[in-house]
Amino acid sequence: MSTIFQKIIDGEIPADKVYEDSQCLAFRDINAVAPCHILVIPKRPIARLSDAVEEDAALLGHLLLVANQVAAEEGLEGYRLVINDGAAAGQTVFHLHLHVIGGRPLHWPPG
Ligand code: DGP
Repeated sequence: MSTIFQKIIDGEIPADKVYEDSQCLAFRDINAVAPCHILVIPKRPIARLSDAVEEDAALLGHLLLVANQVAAEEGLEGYRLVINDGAAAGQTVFHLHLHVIGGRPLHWPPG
């Protein structure tokens, strides 16, 4: 079944895109929890991080570098990356995504 993120990749629903290349897409989260809240997703559908395999290593590294790049372009002093893996961790969309969160003080530990 197609997820909402697959529909964004396929252009079936709009998104506020900030970056795109052949491997991934980054767009603003519709339910932003901070002044900057961007999602970085692979175009190849991986449902959750724990489904990733060795062959995904280069793609996962690329997602980290893109997250770093979009954070820099947003002018963030620092930022937090979050990957929710599974419903128990709060994952609601089962297409792997990195949350890039910043633009306000971030507390630790997270909730
Ligand atoms: P997670 O809980 O880790 O699965 O995060 C899913 C995020 O996806 C959540 O912060 C809200 C966001 N989201 C859900 N639907 C849409 C949508 O249609 N557009 C955008 N831009 N973000 C969405």
